[in-house]
Amino acid sequence: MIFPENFVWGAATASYQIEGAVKEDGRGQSIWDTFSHTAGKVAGGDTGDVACDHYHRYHDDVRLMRELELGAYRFSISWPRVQPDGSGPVNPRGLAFYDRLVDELLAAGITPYVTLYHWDLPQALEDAGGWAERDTAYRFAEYAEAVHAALGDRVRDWATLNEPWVAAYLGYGSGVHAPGRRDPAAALRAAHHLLLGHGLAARRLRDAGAESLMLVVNSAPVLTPAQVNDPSAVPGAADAAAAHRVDALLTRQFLDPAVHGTYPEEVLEAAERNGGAAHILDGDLELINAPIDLIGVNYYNPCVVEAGPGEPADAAWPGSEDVRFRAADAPTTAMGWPIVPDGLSRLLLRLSEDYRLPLMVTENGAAFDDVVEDGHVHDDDRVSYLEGHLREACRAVEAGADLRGYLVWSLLDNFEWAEGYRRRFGIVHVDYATQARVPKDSALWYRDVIRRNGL
Ligand code: GCO
Repeated sequence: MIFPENFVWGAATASYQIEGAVKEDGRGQSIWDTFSHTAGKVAGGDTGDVACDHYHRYHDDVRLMRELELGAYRFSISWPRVQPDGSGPVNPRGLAFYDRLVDELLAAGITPYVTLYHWDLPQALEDAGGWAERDTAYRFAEYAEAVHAALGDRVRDWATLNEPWVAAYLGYGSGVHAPGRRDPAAALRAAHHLLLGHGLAARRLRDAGAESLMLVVNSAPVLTPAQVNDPSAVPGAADAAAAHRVDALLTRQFLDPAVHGTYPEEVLEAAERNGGAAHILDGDLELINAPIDLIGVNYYNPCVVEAGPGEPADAAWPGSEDVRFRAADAPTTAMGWPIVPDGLSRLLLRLSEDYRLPLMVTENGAAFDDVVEDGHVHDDDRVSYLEGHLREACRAVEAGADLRGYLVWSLLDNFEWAEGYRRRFGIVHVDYATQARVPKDSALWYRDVIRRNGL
C-alpha cells in the first residue's frame, strides 16, 4: 500500500506535555500549571514542571527526529511563554525558544507545523473568565499574530486550535481537564469563543501572508454498538437519532461553522437549554467561517452510543441527556480506548464528503504498557495499531479522500493530561528519571514506512 507522492510523514507533540521549564525565561503560568498542582486532579499528582525537559533537550530531540527520517514535526506554542499574562507585549526570551526550534528543524530538513493553542491558556486570562468570555477570542488573535510575526518568515503551516471540543467540554463541562470547571453553559460558551478565536486568528494570519492554515479537531465516527464490527448494520431510529445528536456536538459543532458558516440546530438547542445562546452575536458565524486550507483530524477511536437515559458522567455532552455511551466490542489500549482501525477510513471519507477540503491526520496513536528490555521496547501492539490505521488511511485515499499527511501521536512519551505520566503514547520511550530516550520498535518500523512511503 503506497501513499500519494509528497505525502507528509511526521510526529506531533504539545508544549505542556513535553517542554518542562515552566518558570524559565519569563514564562507565565498556564491553567495546566494551576490544575496539575491542585491535589486530586492528575493521576499520581504528576505535573508538567519537568516533563520531557524538551525545552533544554530540543537539539537532541530534533536529531532523533532526523534519525527517524521524519518529514514533518507538529508542535505547539506555549501562550504563556510568549505573553506571560495572555496579553500585551511579547516576552522575547519565550519566543526565542521557538525561533531556535524552528531553525533547528529547518536545518534538519523537517517541516515545522505550528499549533497555536494546545490547551495551555495563560492563567491570567482564566482569572478573567477564560474561554467562557468573549474577550479571550480577541486576545488569542493578537497572540497568534505576534507568533506569526516572529516565525512566519520560516513557518508555512499553521494550525489555530487543537481539539476545541476537548478544550471546551473537558475543561469547562466535565472538569476533567484544566481549568476544571463543571458548568455546561460555560462549556457551550467556551466552544463558541474558541471558534471565534479560530476565525479571528485565521484571518489575521492570512492577512499576514500565512500560506497554509488548518483547524485541528478531534473527530470520530459516532456508531451504534452493532455498527462497530459491521459498517453496514442499520440502527433503529432512536439509536440513529442519538448518534446524530452526538455527532452534532463532537464534529459538526466545530466544522460546520468553520467550513460552512452555520451551526447545527442541535448545538443551538443545547445552548437554549443551558443558559441561552445570547453569546452568539450577529456576524460571528461570518467571522468563524474564515477560509482554511485543510482540516487536521485527530483520531483515536470511534464514539459508541445508543438511545437511553445518559449518566451524570456525560456532563461533557450537554444536549445529549437521552444518550447512553457504550463500550465498543473491540480490544482496547492502555487508555481503555477501543481499537477500531476502520473508524479512520469511515471518518476520513465522511469528512471529505461533508467538507470537501484536503485532510491531514494530525494525531493518531496509542498508549500501551511498554517495558524496556535490554535497551529495547518491543511494542508490537503499537506497531499493529499504527499499521492497521495506516492501512485504513490508504484505503480512504484510494476511495477518494484528499489526505495530505499523517502525524503520529506522539514522538515522545509525555504528560498525558489527567493521566499524568503513567500512559505512554510515544514511539520513543522516555525514562523520566534520567531523560534517556529510547526509540521503540514502533519508531524503527515507522522509519521504514516513511522510507517506503507506505506499508
Ligand atoms: C489530543 C491531544 C493529545 C493527547 C492525545 C492522547 O489532542 O487529544 O492532542 O494532547 O495527548 O490525544 O490522549
